Amino acid sequence: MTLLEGCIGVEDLVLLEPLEQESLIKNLQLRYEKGEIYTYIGNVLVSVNPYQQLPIYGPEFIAKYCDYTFYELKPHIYALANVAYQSLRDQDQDQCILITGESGAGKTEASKLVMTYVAAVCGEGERVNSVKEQLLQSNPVLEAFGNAKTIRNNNSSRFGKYMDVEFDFKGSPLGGVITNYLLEKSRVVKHLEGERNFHIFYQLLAGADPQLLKALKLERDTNGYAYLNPGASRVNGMDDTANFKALQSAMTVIGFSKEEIRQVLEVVALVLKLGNVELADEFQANGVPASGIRDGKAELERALCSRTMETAKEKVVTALNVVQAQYARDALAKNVYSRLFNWLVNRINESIKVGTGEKRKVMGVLDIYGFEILEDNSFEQFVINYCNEKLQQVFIEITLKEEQEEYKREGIPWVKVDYFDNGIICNLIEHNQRGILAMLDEECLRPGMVSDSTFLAKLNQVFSKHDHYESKVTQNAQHQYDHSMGLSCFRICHYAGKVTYNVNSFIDKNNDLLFRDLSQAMWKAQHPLLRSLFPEGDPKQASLKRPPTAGVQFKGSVAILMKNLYSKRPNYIRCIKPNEHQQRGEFSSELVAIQARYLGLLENVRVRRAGYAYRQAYGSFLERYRLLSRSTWLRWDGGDREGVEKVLGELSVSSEEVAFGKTKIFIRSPKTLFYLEDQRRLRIHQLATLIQKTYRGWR
Ligand code: AD9
Ligand code: MG
Repeated sequence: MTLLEGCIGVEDLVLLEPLEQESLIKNLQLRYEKGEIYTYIGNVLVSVNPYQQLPIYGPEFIAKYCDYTFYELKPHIYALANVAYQSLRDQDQDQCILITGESGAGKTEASKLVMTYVAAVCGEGERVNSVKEQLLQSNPVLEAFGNAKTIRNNNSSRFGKYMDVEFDFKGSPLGGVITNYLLEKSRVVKHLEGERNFHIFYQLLAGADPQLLKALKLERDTNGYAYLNPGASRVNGMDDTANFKALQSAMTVIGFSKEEIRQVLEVVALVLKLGNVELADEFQANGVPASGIRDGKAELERALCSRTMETAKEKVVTALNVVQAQYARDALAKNVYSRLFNWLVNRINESIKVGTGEKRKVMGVLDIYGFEILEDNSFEQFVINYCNEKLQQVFIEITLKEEQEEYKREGIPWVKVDYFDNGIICNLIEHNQRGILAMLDEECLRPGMVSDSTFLAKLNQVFSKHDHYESKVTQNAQHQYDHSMGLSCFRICHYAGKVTYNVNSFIDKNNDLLFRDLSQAMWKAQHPLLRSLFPEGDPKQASLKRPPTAGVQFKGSVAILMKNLYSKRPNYIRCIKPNEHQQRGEFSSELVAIQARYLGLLENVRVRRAGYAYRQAYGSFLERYRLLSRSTWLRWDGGDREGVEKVLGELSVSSEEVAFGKTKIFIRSPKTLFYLEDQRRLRIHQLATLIQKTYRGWR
């Protein structure tokens, strides 16, 4: 491998000298401009979105990378996938591949490249191929229902995804399990100008044949639907009609029956039509404002326009005004859609699940939203950033542990590394009694007048002295007074930076309650799929037990994820978006610098080169530098380690700079490595000149 090809920067940021944010960004830029989108930090892969199809993928490249070890070829996502798969197959080590980065950075594309690579190298045969096909086809289905065009990414995943692929002892795939996190369901009823709703709505309207449209009572024109923004129905380079065909065929491959597909589409159509339910002002006999459906369906009207409050003794039915009824309608649409999405994930899992009893090896792939700081940060950003805080914690712990273990294996004394331990921030959010999430729950369950502001007041009181918590009220001598923070906000100093959250609707989003009248109406709808989505609507099932809050659910799934990750060997892919315009060839240093901070890249390099920036097996090291010593350059019959000692001794490399491990040589600073490289280049030049002269002499 070429370690340092001057003009394209270092292939491994561990070799960066000097190690600063600026040189790190410059190095990425230099490489990006030469079409080198991949760079390592040890075994972590940094990937900068090229926004163009590069000729570095496909069967030929897969074949190449599967024959070489990690550092022998240029940095590549296939090299990472290869290491992960081979360690899984040959060393029986469960793996996970963690892909993070902000919206549009290339996470989903990266996860597909990994999956395609693994599918290409993990065995053949009819059964194996059919499993592979099912696993790969889960993508178009989840993308149709879970992805949408946003301002940042035409195909933005609006949910987090973790997929375990399970293999038998030979390394052939058996099946898998998908876990989804937090679908952005608010998109169903509202999205920014220039954005779209989930792809499926447009795919259905564009791709359904006339009979299907008629049967679903839909019009082809997207402008007829209140839940679809006018004027943004098409996405450049995206063929909704073709994708609808692909979706149906993917669902068939996975094992959905015709009837199931039909029912799914009926539920999608229902959501579209809910948006068009017009609610009008009406007045009750007593003159109190109420609402009604213009061309009313009795059951739905009753459910949308009134609310039944049940107490131990009696039932009270109150009428809702138009605004309340619209709120109920939108809540229902969001609920139907997100439950449909969960149902799809479960249904896919049913098809790809592996029978119990078989011993298996597992490779998990995590494609999850990165750290987010928007202009207006709400509950969603709060939980997303919490998840990233946890991922950072796992990352630092595991990287440090791996380093320590390598030093131990090699018999080298461990050097203590200073790093920022973000446990304190995780605790601030997740502590069982005194964490922000627990306090939010407490507020949601407390009887009496609760509101977002009573919640905030409580936080301000409890965390007034916390180093990582700020708000307008707690700002004191410690914190600089900041006029930009509103009264309804609190701020958390995350590992990646400060984020100001607005508490408005925290309570509502955490409660995530659907009025029972609505569940019951859905259950009564006599539609098998719809009914199964609302089991609590069954009057016989009706219990007064509250479902767990959104915060509790999310915290629970993050905990399961963390447990899962700790039990596997992690492989990291850090994705970076080079510009805001989805443009090839454009590299904005400022934008990349922010992401490098959120991804903790500098910290990563520092931790990774804890004591020694570079290490290499004696054999490969000697191979590269043997020409630098008189004793070894022509012929060397001794051991590899002794050979390396000869080379370093002759070049007078200080003993402070190196450590001899059991199988590897460790070099403390990149400068020493550069020195070796320079010497090597010089030597090659001398040799070439010598050969030329000799050759001329012969003529
Ligand atoms: V989001 O958080 O889901 O909004 P991602 O998943 O990080 O985001 P995605 O993988 O969807 O981003 O990539 C965005 C777009 O960048 C893709 O649609 C491609 O057009 C483009 N892209 C990303 N990676 C590559 C690549 N390796 N080669 C070519 C790429 N194009
Ligand atoms: Mg994505």
